[in-house]
Amino acid sequence: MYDGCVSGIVSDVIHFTETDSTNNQAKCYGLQGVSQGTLFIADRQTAGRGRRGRTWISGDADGLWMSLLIKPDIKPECASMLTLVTAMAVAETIRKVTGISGLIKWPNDIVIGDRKVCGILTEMSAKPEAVDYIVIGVGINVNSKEFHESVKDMATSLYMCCGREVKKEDLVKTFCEEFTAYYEKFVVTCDMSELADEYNKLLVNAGRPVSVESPAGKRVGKALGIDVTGALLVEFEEGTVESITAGEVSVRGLYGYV
Ligand code: BT5
Repeated sequence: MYDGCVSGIVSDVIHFTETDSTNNQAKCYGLQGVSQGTLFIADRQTAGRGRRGRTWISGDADGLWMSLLIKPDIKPECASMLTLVTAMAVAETIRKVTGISGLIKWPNDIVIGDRKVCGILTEMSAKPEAVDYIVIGVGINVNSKEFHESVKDMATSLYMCCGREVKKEDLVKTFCEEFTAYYEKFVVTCDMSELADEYNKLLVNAGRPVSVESPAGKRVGKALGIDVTGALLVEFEEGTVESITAGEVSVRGLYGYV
């Protein structure tokens, strides 16, 4: 179904009618030494995962649930930037296929208006000095017409935004092209120096009040943009600017957060 869609760094597709999670499948194949560039796509996931053990609702075939396995020659600490690279590729894919301009909520969501249309989950197997493989999971709500109670106030789909069904094959084909183009820029420097300006133009957080939640507590500041390491620069009320690398960042006005 998707075989004719691959190009660039993506060389093969393994398609499942149903699986637990395409990230789990990609990790299993990664352990068995499958080659770089395999894209795992499922019509339905029975245990779709978000970050930190959260659930990704993906039990029906209205979405595109896929995971790309790559084996880049980068340091493990650079891997998280691939989430940002992928977010750029997804935003551009959505724009090219539907004409809709999605924006990125740092680090891993694509939003249209104030709702989430896509989430990205990057996982890695690595030794201290080298990456074995990286799995980049992408979930896009494509033709969903309604959502589960738990996300109905924060989620949207491409169908809901453009009023027509979107072909998943078109998204896969364009994603392979766009991911390859952004990835090739990224691997030149293994940081965001080639991509940060473009990323910051797509950043929904930019210039907006954000709440940064970490184990140390919750603080409010203004997001300025990312730096070359992919960290989010936030100016806090006392005037200091800090680079945020982890923790939850909420954006005022998004997903009902006020
Ligand atoms: C994410 O986590 O957004 C990463 C989602 C990655 C999903 C893909 S699908 C293919 C691959 N296989 C997997 O098992 N996963 C990847 P996070 O930032 O933690 O956001 C999770 C939160 O998003 C949940 O707690 C809900 O609030 C919300 N959510 C869950 N399902 C959603 C959906 N279908 N649409 C929009 N929001 C959703």
